[in-house]
Amino acid sequence: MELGIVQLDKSNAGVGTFEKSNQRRLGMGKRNLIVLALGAFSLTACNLPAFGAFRGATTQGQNEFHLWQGFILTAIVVGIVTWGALFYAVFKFRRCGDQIPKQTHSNLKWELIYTIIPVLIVIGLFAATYVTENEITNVSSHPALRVTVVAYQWGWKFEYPGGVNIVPKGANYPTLELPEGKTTTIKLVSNDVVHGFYIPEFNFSRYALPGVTNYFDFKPTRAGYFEGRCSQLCGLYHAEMLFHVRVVSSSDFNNWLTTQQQKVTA
Ligand SMILES: [Cu+2]
Repeated sequence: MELGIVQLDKSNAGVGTFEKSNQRRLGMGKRNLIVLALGAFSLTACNLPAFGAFRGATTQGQNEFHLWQGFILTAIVVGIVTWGALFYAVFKFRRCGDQIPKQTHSNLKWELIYTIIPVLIVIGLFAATYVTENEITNVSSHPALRVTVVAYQWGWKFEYPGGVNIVPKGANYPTLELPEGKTTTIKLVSNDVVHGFYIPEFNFSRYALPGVTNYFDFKPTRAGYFEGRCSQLCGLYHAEMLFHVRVVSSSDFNNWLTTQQQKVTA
């Protein structure tokens, strides 16, 4: 009998060891999967899709773009977890037998989890928005250039130092010239009604309000030619309130401005 008991104990111990090692192996598998997923995520972080937005042609626009990416990625993760839980319940407990979920009055652990995690997500999104918006609206005290943008029914005027005024000429829309890699502070005003100064590829729009002066900075990250438009319905020829933005190298910009200033004094 004793031998039998000892043998039984031994066999129990054997089962226990097998289960433990199996659990350990499962645990390792999950951990490896998480490490792999995190590694893949950090490797592809730079090449994440744009999710329909512009990547931003200014440092401010890129900040806005990264905030957008963060929001979309968060939404995707929340969506996967929520839809995953929903479909799990739908399929596992669908009515094709007598199987019903375990009936419990409450589950404190899960109630805490599904309360705390969403609150943390909202706090995280709020903090990211607060930091990013502060970066975007920050106005430099020593910009390389100051330009006044005047919105009016129905056009734009760009005022540069030295009395240089860029206005629509005939059928040609005006071009806002900016130096690449330098900070330009824009002073935005309106002469009449509410307009919207919008440059899609800069991920930026700001009201031009009568009686209100708005300041903001652009630091273009690449040379190029971009479209601009009025984003507020401001009257009959609102659709004609178009403009261009041309970002050129700093030296090309200085040459251009000098030429324009010479034209003024000539
Ligand atoms: Cu307008």
